[in-house]
This record gives sequence, structure tokens and C-alpha cells, in this order.
Amino acid sequence: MDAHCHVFGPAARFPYSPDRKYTPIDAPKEKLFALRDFLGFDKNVIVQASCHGKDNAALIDALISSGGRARGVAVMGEEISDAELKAMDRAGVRGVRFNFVKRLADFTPRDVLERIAARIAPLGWHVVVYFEMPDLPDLESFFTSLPTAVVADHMGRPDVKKGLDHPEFQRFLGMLETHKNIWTKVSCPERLTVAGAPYDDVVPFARALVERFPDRVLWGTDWPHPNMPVEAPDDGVLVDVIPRIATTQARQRALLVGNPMKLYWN
Ligand code: 0GY
Repeated sequence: MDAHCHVFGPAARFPYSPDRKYTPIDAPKEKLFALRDFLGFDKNVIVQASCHGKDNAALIDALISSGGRARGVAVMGEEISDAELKAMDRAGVRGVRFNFVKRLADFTPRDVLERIAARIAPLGWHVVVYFEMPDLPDLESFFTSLPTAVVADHMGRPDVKKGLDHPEFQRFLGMLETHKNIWTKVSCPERLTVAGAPYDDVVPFARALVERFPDRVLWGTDWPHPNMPVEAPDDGVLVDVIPRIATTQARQRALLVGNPMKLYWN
């Protein structure tokens, strides 16, 4: 399963948010499903990206068109009604994303996020958080106090130049060790690398997480790779990273099947 990817537009049908920080190239559901089949995956988890703001229409449309082969993570404010939440649940939404990356999203007060989390918890949904590792000290107590599972996008975006032993990454490991509700995606080597493909400098970080927390890791392509300044990665090269970070069949099954099934097809 590809547990982190996006759909963008097409803008003519699903316009981008007026508050967006970037305008992507259209990446419609048909292309995502074609990539899924080409790579040999069975299912997708589609994550609402900041360029669509709180308008989840493109996401919901993709979920409904997937024939039960996609689940979603939406973005919402507390103005969402209970009826809308139920409709999203029926469409296949299983999580809410809180984006703390300053170049992507405007600040939302914690009490608002806490109220949203309290409302989605009874649905069995979880929270996905996107942040950069230097901000973890400010965010950790908030994450660990949420009443749901909490999935950190892209390993919390470590600075791989600092190494595995740096206190920032050790703090991230410590948070997962202590708080069993925290999960992480071991995704996006292409965003974290300094060396470039095949991402030798990122593999040890992802492998450390898979080995220590085999039941709380997820993997995804991040297609269509928004905001890559030079070029989008080859998705096949990203798939080839999987056996280097999940080095046994049991770990691969957990990473690609068992773990995402628990969160998204429960
Ligand atoms: C990602 C990463 C990025 C963008 C977004 O919500 C978004 O716009 O998540 C990024 O620019 O790092 O997960 O797609």
C-alpha cells in the first residue's frame, strides 16, 4: 500500500485554495491510480495537501472513485458539522492532518486542534502531523496528549547531516519509545537527502525506525511530489528503498500491509 500520496485538482473542477502557498501542477486521481497499478500496489492513502486548504472535494471524489481501494486524510476546521464528518467517514476518510510546517500552513491555535481531535476520536480516526524536527520540543507534549493515534509525516523531517545520534533525532525516537500512540511514516528520502538517489544518507534513519517500531511505521511515495525544487524523484527508485529499510519479509509485510490496514481499513 502507498500510504502517503496526494491528488491535485484538476483545477478546472477542483480549484486550489486562495490561501495556498504554492500552486502545483494538476495531478488527478486517474494518474494516481495508474501509478498505483504500475508500481504494483493495491491501495492508496490520499492525504489532503495544503494547496487545497480545507476543501476536501478532490480528495473525496478520488476516494469515492477508487472502488474502496483508497482511504483519506482530510484537513478541516472546527466549523465542520457532524453530518459532514459522517459523510467523510462513509467516503473513506480515516484521519485529519495538522500541518505545522510554516512555509505551507498558517498557524492554528492548539485548542482548536484539540477540539477537532476530540470530535474525530470517537469515529476511530487518527491525526497526521507534519512538522520539522527543530520544532518538536514545542510540539511533543501536544502530540502525546492527543486522544488518537498520531502519525508523523516523513520521520519528522530530520536533518540527515546531523546524524542518527543527534539529540533531535534521539528525541524523536524517545517520543515513539515512550508514547505508544505515536506512529511515523518512513517516507520522503528525496526531501531529506543531501546525497541524492539512491538515498544512502536517509536509509539509516528509516531503517532505525522500522527496526525499533515495526508495528508503527507506514510507507508512501508522496506522489506527485509537490515543492521539489529541482526535479521530482523516480517513484520506482523510491520503491527500491523499501527492502533496504525493511530488511525482512515480516517487516515489509508490516510496513506495507499490516500497519496501514490497522489504521485505514479498520
Ligand atoms: C508532502 C510534503 C509537502 C507538502 C505538503 O500539504 C502540503 O502541501 O504536504 C512539502 O512541501 O514538504 O507531504 O507532500
